[in-house]
Amino acid sequence: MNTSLRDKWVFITGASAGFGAEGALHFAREGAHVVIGARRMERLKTVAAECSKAGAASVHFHELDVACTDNVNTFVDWLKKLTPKLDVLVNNAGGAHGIDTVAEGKDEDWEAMIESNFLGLMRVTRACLPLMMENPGSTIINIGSIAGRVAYEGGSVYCGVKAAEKQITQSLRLELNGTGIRVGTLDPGLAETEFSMVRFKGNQEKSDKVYEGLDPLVAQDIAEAMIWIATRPPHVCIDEILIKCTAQAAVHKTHRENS
Ligand code: NDP
Ligand code: 8X3
Repeated sequence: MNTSLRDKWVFITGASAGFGAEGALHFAREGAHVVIGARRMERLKTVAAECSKAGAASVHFHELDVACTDNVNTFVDWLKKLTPKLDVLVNNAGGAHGIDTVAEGKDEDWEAMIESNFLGLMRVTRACLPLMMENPGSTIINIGSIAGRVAYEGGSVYCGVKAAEKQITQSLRLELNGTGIRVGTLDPGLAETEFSMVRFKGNQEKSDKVYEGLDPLVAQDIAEAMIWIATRPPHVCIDEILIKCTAQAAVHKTHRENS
């Protein structure tokens, strides 16, 4: 039997755009209490309004920068005043910065990727665990990537932090064995969100090229997977899922029309 998300408490990091924003909307449609964080408050406010309209039991948003421990702790202190328990945590905040080779890499890009995708996930999870420990059947969904499974040129640090995400997910599952908390990784392939605009620092032409001639995944595809994972019955843990668009047979093999 599926687990209903009605009146469950769901917290999604990086919910001002892409998978996070769409995920929030999907959990709202299920009647959950939706809590969202990101750095861009205006965007969060818009997502929160959409979640309210979509049928969320309640919606709460607050500034969150997962790259800063104090900021994460402040966020979770605020969250603890809303609810004594959390049913679903989606560690989604992150992304890629640049596509330089190791030889050309920039410290600021490396640091941004490590801070958000890797340390951010650690900080948020550590702060939220007390809200989940007495809550068997609760779910942690870490957003990984196909990039964490197979490396590509220019992806050293991004592929590295997403590979680390997989090891963190597995360590956590071992550490939480016996608590009833499920932990898994949801790994998308090429998906058209703001991801490439961020990676290419606002260069629309370079961003468009990533998705040229193929039908990439869209945020809705990943949001639907989040809902499926979180609605499995408590004895079922979805350890890992890899979702790619049909045109992407593997990291290094994508079929593109007219090319
Ligand atoms: P988007 O750029 O559309 O969304 C990224 C989200 O992360 C934004 O809401 C952004 O919010 C937030 N974010 C980034 N850094 C921080 C931070 N320091 N603190 C808080 N929030 C932050 O990209 P996607 O939706 O595609 O990416 C979501 C996740 O999915 C990422 O972890 C990404 O690595 C992963 N992924 C993406 C794939 C793709 O092809 N699109 C494929 C596989 C995985 P704000 O800027 O407002 O803080
Ligand atoms: C994003 C997918 O292949 O562009 O994680 O790195 S990829």
